[in-house]
Amino acid sequence: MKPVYITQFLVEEQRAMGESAPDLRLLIEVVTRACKRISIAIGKGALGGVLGEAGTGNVQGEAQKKLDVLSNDILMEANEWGGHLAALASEEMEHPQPIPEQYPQGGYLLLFDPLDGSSNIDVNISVGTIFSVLRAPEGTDIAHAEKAFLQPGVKQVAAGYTVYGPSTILVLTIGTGVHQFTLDREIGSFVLTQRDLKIPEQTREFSINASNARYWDAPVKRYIDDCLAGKDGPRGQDFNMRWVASMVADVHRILTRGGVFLYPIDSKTREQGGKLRLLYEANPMAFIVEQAGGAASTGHQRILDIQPEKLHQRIPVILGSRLEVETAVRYHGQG
Ligand code: P6P
Repeated sequence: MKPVYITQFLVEEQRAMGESAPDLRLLIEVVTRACKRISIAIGKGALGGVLGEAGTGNVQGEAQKKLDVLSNDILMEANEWGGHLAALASEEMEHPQPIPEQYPQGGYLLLFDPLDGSSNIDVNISVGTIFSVLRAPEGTDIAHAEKAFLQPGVKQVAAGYTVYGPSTILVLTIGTGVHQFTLDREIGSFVLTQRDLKIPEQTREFSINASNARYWDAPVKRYIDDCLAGKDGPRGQDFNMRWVASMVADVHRILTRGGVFLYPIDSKTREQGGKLRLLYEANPMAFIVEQAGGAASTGHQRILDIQPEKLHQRIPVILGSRLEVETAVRYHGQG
């Protein structure tokens, strides 16, 4: 069967939507081209001289890996000249970056975590790029660009991630379901390999960093204890556990075979509001998961409904198989 490359997919998907937003198509193509360059840099490993620490820190107070900085630079350079963006924001940069004056401004805002899970890069475990696309409010005043980004997740027009694993896979939604593209390295293009992914509604697999158990609030503790009690416990079935410590890898597994991912707020992260970032981790993943028939909650509210207050705001995250997320939320409701 003739391969469908991402450009053809986008043209046909937008035609079916009765839309032809060429700037959105260009934005997504530019981001996927940047992800190809990141995939090549990662694939070189020690041979590329890009492993290890950069010797700098980011706004999160985290030590940056050389590949964090390189991936961020690749995404910045790729997106500045196209005329499709008004500004962009990254986990690696404290403030939003306006498009340089020599280039035209466009109607979209791009947010990204250029290399999520980068603590895994030096031990050769899958990492990924996460991105989210918003419309720039009319007359976006770049001097106050941060305010333009503070839109609830329901306003996203596109979201995606690229997981750099045994194969490089892009997962994308533009609001018409979730679709998967695999990088054909011989021709350097993303090829449609699965249309309209759906997350199984039920699961027997949870994903959480169990080393934080002593910091968890009571509802999380009860929920995980009941999963661990297995078929003789309240859940009446045995559960498996997986934790890659790379959100993109954990979410991709869940998208593929079901599961529930939890990064709850706990006594260690309460002051910061949680661990994961709302605008460029939780929101894009929540959009993707919901488009695939799953659910995404803080434990108390739908993630996509949250009105952001700060660019690097953190929140608790429970996402994945719809019925299991609803069960975990019920535990929260019981206090
Ligand atoms: P921990 C990676 O740093 C990340 O932001 C997510 O990709 C991942 O799910 C989480 O943090 C891992 O956190 O506490 O297990 O290192």
